[in-house]
Amino acid sequence: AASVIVAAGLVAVAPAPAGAAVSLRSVVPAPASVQPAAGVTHTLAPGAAIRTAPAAQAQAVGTYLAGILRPSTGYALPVSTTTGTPTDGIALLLSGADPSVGAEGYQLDVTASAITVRAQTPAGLFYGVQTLRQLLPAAVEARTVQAGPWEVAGGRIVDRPRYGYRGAMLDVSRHFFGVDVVKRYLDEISQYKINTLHLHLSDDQGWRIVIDAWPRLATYGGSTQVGGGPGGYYTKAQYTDIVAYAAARHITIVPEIDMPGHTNAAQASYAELNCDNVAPPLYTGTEVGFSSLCVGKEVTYTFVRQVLTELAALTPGPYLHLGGDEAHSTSAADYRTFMNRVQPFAGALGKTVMGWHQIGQADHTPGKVAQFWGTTTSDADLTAAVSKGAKVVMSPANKAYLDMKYTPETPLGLSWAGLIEVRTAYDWDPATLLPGVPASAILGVEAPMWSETLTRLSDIEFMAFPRLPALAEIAWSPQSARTWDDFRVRLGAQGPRWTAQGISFYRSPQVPWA
Ligand code: TNX
Repeated sequence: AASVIVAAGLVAVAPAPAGAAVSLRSVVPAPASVQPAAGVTHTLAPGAAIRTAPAAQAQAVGTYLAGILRPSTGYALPVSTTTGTPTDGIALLLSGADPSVGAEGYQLDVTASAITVRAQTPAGLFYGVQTLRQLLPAAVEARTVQAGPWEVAGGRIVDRPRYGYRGAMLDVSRHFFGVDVVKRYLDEISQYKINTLHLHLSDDQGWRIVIDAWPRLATYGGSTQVGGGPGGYYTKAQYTDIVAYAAARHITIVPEIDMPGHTNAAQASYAELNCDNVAPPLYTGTEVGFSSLCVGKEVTYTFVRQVLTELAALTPGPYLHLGGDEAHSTSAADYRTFMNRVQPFAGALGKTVMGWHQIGQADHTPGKVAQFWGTTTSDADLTAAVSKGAKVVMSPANKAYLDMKYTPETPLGLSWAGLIEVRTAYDWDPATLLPGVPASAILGVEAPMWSETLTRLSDIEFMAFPRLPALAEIAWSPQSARTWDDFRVRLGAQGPRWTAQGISFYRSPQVPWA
């Protein structure tokens, strides 16, 4: 195993001994199919080139790969395009992949002479590159030159995702996290083939995105957070920067504006959003369920329509997440009235409605996605949503919530949905967890990170690692290709990579850390 020396913030990872290339099977998430070639090893040559298909997005994946490999190898790794099949170096090609890879999969071939990733799309190439990265020694993740050799085990991987929606969520409302933190989290989750980041942009404690028609939402509603700190918000340019940074990692941003509850920050900013025309004070506690937009007032719908219009214009992805959870201060009748009125705004803007599973109380809209966050194995609102035609994203709080404590001793996090050690996060099947929901209704899996107790990047990392990779494997790998006993060993091998990347993580005693 590689040894790690941490001194004065610099990380040096000792080289793995020659001839000890990472096993072709030691990848998270587990690939659909792996065929090692016994005795074959590729050693990256100092003069190796990266050649890509001519498409701009394929070149971009090549440049991204070079950005990972250059600092630690010290190699030049020039990136150029090709219309052929290179016989040396690294090639990223948009032809010749096994057809089973589909729209997001890839085929990786490692021979003594060349490393070749083939896919049908740039996204597939990107995921192939994430796999290749894990097959190189952990020291490749360091940002200073490390000793090689840079060996990769020979063989073929043919891989494709189980689910099309593989998500993470970050609550930037309870505590605000700036653009740099979001970008860093995007870097971290993209390694595990996550393709969606849901941003919880509004809640009782803060409004985090500029809306020109309602400027006080950000300037006043965004001026604090849990505990009373300064809060913050994204300008439109900053949000656009996040969207672009995510897109470069083949990640779609799903913005959430929570309604009709979780709206104190908006109601504090504008008196007219309250039924009594009195703006409440800003809120810095952690209670839920006390706020509601005024369902009977016309201005409420003008507000929602204008907010969603500006948000849709900034968001290339297909979804607008309307929240809809814990509206405990809204009557059931008002909830339906409100949701049935605002859901069509999304459709009119060319977007699809997503909501927490309570949104099943409202009428169906085309393509609707209900996000299950319950802790039981049946839920009337979710069943209603599915029976009307909704698809489901699975975020069962007692398995997928990254803000739950690992053990009673975990210094951060909550425990209302239970304690979630790594095995608990890993050992479930989205297709069978809810007997009343057919497997065909499941769109994918999302790992939410609520931030009542989290104030900095290292807090986010400590809660996400190692559970986020566990949930990513559930979302990507075939159920038949994954077992806990195998996963825990592959996961343990990720530890030195996180150390080299400076990721703070929980050293779960359930995992044999390398
Ligand atoms: C429940 S999950 C909430 C959030 C909290 C979270 C804390 C959901 C849709 N609502 O408001 O932040 O629990 O774990």
